Amino acid sequence: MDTPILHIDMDAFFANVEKRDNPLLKDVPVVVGSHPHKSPRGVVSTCCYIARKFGVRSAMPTTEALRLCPTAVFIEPNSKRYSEVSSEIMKIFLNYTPLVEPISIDEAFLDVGGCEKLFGTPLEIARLIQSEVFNKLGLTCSIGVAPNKFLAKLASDLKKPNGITVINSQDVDKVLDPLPVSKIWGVGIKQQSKLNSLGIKTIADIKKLEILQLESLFGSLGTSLYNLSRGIDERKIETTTEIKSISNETTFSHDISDDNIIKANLIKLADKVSRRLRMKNLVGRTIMLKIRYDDFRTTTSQVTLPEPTSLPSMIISNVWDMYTKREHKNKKVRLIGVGVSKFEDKSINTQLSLFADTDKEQREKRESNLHSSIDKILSKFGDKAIIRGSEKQVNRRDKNGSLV
Ligand code: TTP
Ligand code: MG
Repeated sequence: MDTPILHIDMDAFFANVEKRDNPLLKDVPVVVGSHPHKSPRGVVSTCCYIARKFGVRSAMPTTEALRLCPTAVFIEPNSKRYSEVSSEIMKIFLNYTPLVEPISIDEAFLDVGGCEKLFGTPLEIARLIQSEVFNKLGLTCSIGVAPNKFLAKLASDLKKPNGITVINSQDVDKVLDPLPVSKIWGVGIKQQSKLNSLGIKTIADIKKLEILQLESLFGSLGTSLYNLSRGIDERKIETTTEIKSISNETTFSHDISDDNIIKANLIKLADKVSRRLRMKNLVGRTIMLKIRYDDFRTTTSQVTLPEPTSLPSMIISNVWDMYTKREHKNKKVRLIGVGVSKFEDKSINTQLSLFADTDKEQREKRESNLHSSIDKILSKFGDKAIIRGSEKQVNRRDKNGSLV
């Protein structure tokens, strides 16, 4: 198998950590989320496979979960604990290959090419990892083994829980053709209904269209649709070791003087940077703001925090602070950029435990938990599945024909 990639995803992750830690929960339906009698507007973070038989799902209102499964035990999420376990899982993966790319709290890609001599075929490596995770941590995971990331991720979902699925190059068409278009990375609800309205329901249907047709209908997503529907995905495993900083920037189509627009865009950039940090399980101590003015003069400022962070609220408050203290207040802004560097500690858990103030710790925990949910939704339904109110405002301004 050329570049054998594993995608490993923990089964019912938060719920199974809770079940493992409390044997009384072993045979009962467990829902991770505040009890609806306590927080009536809460949502389900995840639930165990027993609760899933009743129809309970992630992101469902907890009131609905209780209606579907009145015997469910609701458990408050403990993000610190889940981050700890996540670090332990990633450590196990690193025993097999240095090429590990964590993509969320409970999943990672591994490139096991070149590890055959030590550990056996990719399938054997998958079996070894599955047993080691279970024996050491008491948790099950599902693994996809395939020639690339797209196929491996798709495969890991096919035999959940505790399954291993191999997709070999020669089986790609057989596996992909009957699947709904929503299985393709980047196809969210909006793209799905657009494809469906054109009569394109399965991956085989996508293959009937020429690349130019797909690109004219879907832009750059069209290119991905063309390639992924044929099982082609050239992306390499990205490890975090050599990354020194993570940043994003925006160049405005008109130079901007309205601080509200700048703020909304800084929030958007901070969200993006924060998400990329979380995907790589990184936290950084230095926050950077870059401003290019209408005369192309470019300034950068930075601040170093007492504790490393990946939280958007932390990044936003610091860049906004730097922005309001900028030198050239009378100039219009052409470009803004936000970055985080000085990575110190990969564990969100360490970050949280360093705060002595309990209220603050609770807030940080809640924010971290919220963002892990958001990441999951975005990775399932695409980048536009959730946007902040501030971003909506910016978009509205766009439509009204002005500034950004
Ligand atoms: P998932 O891997 O999507 O779900 P899961 O591990 O609970 O179940 P499975 O993989 O077996 O289908 O997400 C991993 C964790 O992320 C999950 O345990 C809880 C959290 N999460 C949320 O908090 N909210 C969400 O909407 C989703 C989808 C996940
Ligand atoms: Mg999972």
